[in-house]
Amino acid sequence: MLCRYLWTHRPVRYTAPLWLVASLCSAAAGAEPGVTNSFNSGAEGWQVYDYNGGIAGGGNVFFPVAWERSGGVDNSGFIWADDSKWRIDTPENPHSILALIIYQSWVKAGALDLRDAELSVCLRGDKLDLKGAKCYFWVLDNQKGTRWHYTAQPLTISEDRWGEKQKLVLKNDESLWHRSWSRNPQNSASLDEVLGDCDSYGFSFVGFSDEVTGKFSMDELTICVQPRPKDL
Ligand SMILES: [Ca+2]
Repeated sequence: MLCRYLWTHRPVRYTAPLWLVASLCSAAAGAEPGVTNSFNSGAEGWQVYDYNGGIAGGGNVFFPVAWERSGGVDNSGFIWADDSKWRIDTPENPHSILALIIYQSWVKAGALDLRDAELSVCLRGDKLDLKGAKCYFWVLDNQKGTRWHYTAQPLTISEDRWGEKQKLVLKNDESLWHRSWSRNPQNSASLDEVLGDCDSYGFSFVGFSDEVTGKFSMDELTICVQPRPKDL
């Protein structure tokens, strides 16, 4: 049978030399670079979500993250946010704080297929009081209006220093995730649909007793995606 292959959702978001980006994905069989944010020359589109700005029905409010030229991993550039910019998102179940958020449209890129993608990132908290919350990676399909949190793998936030880069595989298994929001609960999207057509993602706090306070920083985010063959 004659098969040809297409790679869908090929993103264009390299901020490091391609040879370096490719080497980051070399450990994954067949994985290829999808997202690489070094934050060495800017915030690369990331923002902070303030839910509605404190006004009922006020609509989405986003603030740019703070970007620092140095002070990140190996004293490179990095981004950060704090509680002056985020607000508890109450339509989420349970309530969440979508502290770091990006839409593919903000960087003029198409949706990503993150099924079984490999993510690595460095997260840091300075005087960050989680109030009992954990930090999760989440994905959104904005067209279908459904968000899933990767609850099986809470992320470690190093306290007052940059720790080891942590890695996780975004397994396409609903038993490992939690569907936290649907625009239309009668027609929620499956995890396979959302991961496969992801146009927004980020890092959240969930499980707090009150609003999380302090400074939350990120550096060296890489997502290696799996090629998706299609029979023609
Ligand atoms: Ca950096």
